[in-house]
Amino acid sequence: MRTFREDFLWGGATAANQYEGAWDADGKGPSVSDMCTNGSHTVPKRITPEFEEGTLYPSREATDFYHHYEEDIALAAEMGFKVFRMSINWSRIFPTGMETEPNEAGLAFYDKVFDELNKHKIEPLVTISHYEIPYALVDKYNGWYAREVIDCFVRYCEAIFERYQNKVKYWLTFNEINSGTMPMGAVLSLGTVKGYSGPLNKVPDEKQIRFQALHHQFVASAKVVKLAHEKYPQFKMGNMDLFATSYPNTCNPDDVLLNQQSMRNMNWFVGDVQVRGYYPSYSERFFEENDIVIKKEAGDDELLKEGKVDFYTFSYYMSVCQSADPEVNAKAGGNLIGGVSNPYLKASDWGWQIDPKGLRYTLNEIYDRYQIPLMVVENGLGAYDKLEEDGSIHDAYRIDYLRQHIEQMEEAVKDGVDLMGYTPWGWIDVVSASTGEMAKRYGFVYVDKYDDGTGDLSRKKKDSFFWYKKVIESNGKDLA
Ligand code: BGP
Repeated sequence: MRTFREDFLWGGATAANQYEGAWDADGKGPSVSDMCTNGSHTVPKRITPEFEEGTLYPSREATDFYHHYEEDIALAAEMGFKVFRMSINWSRIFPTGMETEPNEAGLAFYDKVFDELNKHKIEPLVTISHYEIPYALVDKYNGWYAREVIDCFVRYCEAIFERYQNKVKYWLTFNEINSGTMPMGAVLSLGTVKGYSGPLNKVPDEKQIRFQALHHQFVASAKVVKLAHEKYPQFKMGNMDLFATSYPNTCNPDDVLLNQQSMRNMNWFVGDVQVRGYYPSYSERFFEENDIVIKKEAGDDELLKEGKVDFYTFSYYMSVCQSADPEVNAKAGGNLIGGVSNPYLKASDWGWQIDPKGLRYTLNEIYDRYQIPLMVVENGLGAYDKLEEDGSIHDAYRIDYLRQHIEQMEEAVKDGVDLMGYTPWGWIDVVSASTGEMAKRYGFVYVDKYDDGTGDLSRKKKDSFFWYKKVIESNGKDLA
C-alpha cells in the first residue's frame, strides 16, 4: 500500500507580514498589514490609513524573524525540516511597489535567509504575495483594482526570480487567492481599501471591485508563471487556496445544491482558473446574477491558458455546513467563513470546527478534479498556550490535532492522492492574520511576545516540537 513518498516535504509555514517584523528597516516601505491594528476573537482588527499614536500595529515587530533568522532556521533544522514556507515582503524589495529598481538591502536580507536554509539543506517554499501589498499601491491605485498593479507585481517577480534563481525552486504566487471572493479579502488580499479607515469586517462590500481585482491577480499570476516556465525551467510554480470544505447541512436537495454552489464559489472557482487556465462555465451565471462585469484586455484569456500552475497548494483548518433554511442560518454562530456548525465536530477556542477526515475528503476531491501534485501548506490549531515556570509548554491538544490530520493525509495518499508535502501553519508563533493576536498560537516553538506588545522575543520549545521531530524522522510513521 502507498505511504508518504521518500522525498516527502515535511516542514512548516510562515508569512513575512506576521513573522518578520522590522517593518521599516533598511528601506522597507509599509505594507497593508503594517497598517492594521490588533484585535481579538470578539473585537475586529482595524486598518488606519495613517498611523495612530499609541495604537499597537502587531505586524510591525511581529515575532522578529528579521533579527532571529539564524536561530529560527537552526530550530527548524533541529526538527528535521525538509522545507520552509515563508514569504518575501514585497515592500522590502520595492518599498512603494512603484520603483523601477529594487532595494538592494531588502534583496540582501533574503539572500542571507536562503543561504542559511541551504546550509541546513532545507528547501525554501516562497509565497510571493502573502497579505503584503505595499500600502502605497493601495493609496495610489486602490490596490489590485487597478490594472497598473499587474506591471508592478511582474517587476517585483522579475527581480526576485533573477536574484534567487539558484536558491529557490518552489514558488506560490498569491496566498489564499480566493480570499478575494469574500468581503474579508478586500483588505489583506486585494488591498482595495484606498482611504478606508475602520474595522476589517465593515469594509463596504463591492463585488464588482473585488472580482475585477481578482481578475488582475489571475492575470498577474499567469504572467509570472509563464515567465518562470520560459526563463527558469527549474522552477515549480504553485497556486494557494484557502480551502474551506463545506457539506450540505442535510440531505434536502436544497441544501445539497446550495453547498455545490458554495463549494464552487468559495473553493473551486480560483483553482479552476489557475489549474485549468480558464474561467469555469458556472462563473458566467454567478457574474450575471451579481451584476459583475469583468473587464478583460485582449490577450488575457490566452495568458490564463499559458500560465497554468504546476502544483496545487492549499490551507486547511476547518469545515462548515451549508443550509438553505433561513431559520437554521439565523441560529448559526459566527465562524470566519460563515456557514452552519456541524454537530459531529468540536471547535477550537476561536470557533473553527476541527475536521481531520474532512482533510482526507478534500485531498481526494482536489486530486480527482485536477490530477496534479498537491501540498497542504497550512494546517494547525490556534490555541492558548500556558508557559510553565520551568519554561516548558505542554501542548498535547496541538499534537492531537496534528496527529489526526497527518493520519488522514496518509489515508488520502493510500487513496491514490499525489501529495508532495506538509507545512503546518505558524510552526513558530506568529501574529494571527484574522485577529492580530499573539494569544492565538500555532507553533512548535513558543515566542515570548504578548498582545500588549511586551515580551523579550525569546524562543522556547513546546512538547509538540519534540513530537514533530519524531514524525519527520520516521517519515510520518511515528505519530505517538
Ligand atoms: C490563513 C493565512 C495565514 C494564517 C492562517 C491562520 O488564512 O494564510 O496567514 O494566519 O490562516 O489564521 P489566523 O492567524 O487568523 O488564526
